[in-house]
Amino acid sequence: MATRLKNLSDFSDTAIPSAAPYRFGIVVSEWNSGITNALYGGAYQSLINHGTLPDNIFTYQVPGSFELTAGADLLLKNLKLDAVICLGCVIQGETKHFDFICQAVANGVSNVAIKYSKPVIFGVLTTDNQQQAEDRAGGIHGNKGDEAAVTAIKMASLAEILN
Ligand code: DLZ
Repeated sequence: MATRLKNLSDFSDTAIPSAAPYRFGIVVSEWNSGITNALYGGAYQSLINHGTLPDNIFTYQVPGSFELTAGADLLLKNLKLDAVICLGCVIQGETKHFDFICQAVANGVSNVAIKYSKPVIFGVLTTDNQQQAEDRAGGIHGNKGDEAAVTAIKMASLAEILN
């Protein structure tokens, strides 16, 4: 459970709250599907490991990372959720597409979070190449889907006490 800090000495790495009371949306992009499927596996398993019931995880696919914002918006508008996790992978190419997509999805995700006063988590890899993405989707740098799920649980707990 998230708690208010009352003294300077209260600051510390917090324990991960139980995810049992919460309902999570996951929006996952089909672009770079080998990577995004691994992120999804990490996020899903992390939610389950922290107590989420499978029936309380609502996963939908969108074509690309650019569509994650609209997907999160649709989920929050139509389902009763405590947080949404957006999972995608944008790999630098030869054109400016990378910059436009990364900017759009980062801004979009934060705008949706503010619109609904609900956590919307940015679980999008933005990498120079395929290897960097693999390293962060279950490779040497862990699984960022797992980290996104932990962030969602902590923020759902904070929203529960403040909303
Ligand atoms: C078009 C495109 C390109 C070039 N690269 C990626 C990428 O690396 N990762 C990703 O998730 N999506 C990519 N897309 C697709 C866009 O996100 C979007 O689906 C299309 O521009 C249609 O709106």
